[in-house]
Amino acid sequence: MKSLGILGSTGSVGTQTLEIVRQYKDKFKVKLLSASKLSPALFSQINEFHPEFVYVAKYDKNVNIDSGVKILYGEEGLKELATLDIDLFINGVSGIAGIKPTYYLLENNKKLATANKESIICLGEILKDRYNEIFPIDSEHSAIFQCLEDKNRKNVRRIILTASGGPFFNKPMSEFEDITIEEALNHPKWKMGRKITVDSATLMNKGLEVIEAHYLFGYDYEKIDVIIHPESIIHGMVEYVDGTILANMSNPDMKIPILYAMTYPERWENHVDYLDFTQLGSLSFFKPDFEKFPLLKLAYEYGKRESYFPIVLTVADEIVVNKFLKGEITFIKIPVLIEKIIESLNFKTPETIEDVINIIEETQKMADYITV
Ligand code: MN3
Repeated sequence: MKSLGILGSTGSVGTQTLEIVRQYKDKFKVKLLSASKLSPALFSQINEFHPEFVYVAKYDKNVNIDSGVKILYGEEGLKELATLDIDLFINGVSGIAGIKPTYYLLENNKKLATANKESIICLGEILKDRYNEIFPIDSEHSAIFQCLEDKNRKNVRRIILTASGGPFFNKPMSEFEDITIEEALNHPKWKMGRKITVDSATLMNKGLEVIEAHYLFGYDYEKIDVIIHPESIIHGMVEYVDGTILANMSNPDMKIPILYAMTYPERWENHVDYLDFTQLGSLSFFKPDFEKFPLLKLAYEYGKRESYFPIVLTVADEIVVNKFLKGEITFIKIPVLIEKIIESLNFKTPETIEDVINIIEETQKMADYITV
């Protein structure tokens, strides 16, 4: 029996992880559930999975909960969470909030599978040497992880991340002005949370994934390529110097990388639609359009500048996407405002977690004053 700690349990990755637990009740025991607050969704998970521990960022002590469950909360609770005796932690937290959990878990040498790319990026500068201990759940990075041969890590010519292209791949740029929130949230291939879905529409998600891949696998940006692949059947590829390309393929379903993280190095049966090549017809590939999707280009540029730039880019994106989701700015202003925020800030290269948190908080504070 493998014990699990699921962070972000009410989110997209969390609920899919719990679906797998339901399928393998005799193999996995949920020991910890965690979400931002004690929502009805979290309550029903507690009633179903009976964890020993529940962590919430904010806890109202007047809320009654089953006495068999220990509630952890706030900063101290997060530190305690990271010391719990649990076989595998899964970080499915959305956005910046996922950073501290990843940090504390690595500090305590815990086994960690993470779908939270923000933490990998923002902690990259201070923790990248320890990233070989992280198991990636992000589908592209799980794909690369599976295609990378240990003996041939030096013989990689390039790694290729695929992108579906998002909902606006075929939309002419002249119509970008009129893009609505609903349209941006209508992803053609993947069902995900709101923030990451907007990131997929701007291709910022792929930009963040380029930086994530750089820190996770240690390759220079020149060796990390992005291609648009609307069918989303190939999730990632590794090209070796002899010309061989290994590709990871499946129908797009997050339960595949999640289950693999849970069972590695074994492969178990999954409740997914298995791929039928004869039904696929053809697979297509395109160059990304940097003019239509400037955030992908910006991500390469700021990624290469290293230091604090990837952090500020990540934070600025989260702030600006929230503004878009609240109707405060239009879709085409997203990249403009992100660039403006980054260019108006200046920090020294982070060396500690305190430095990273400081950069995040200062960026969040300053971003309120910057407008387009
Ligand atoms: Mn991805």
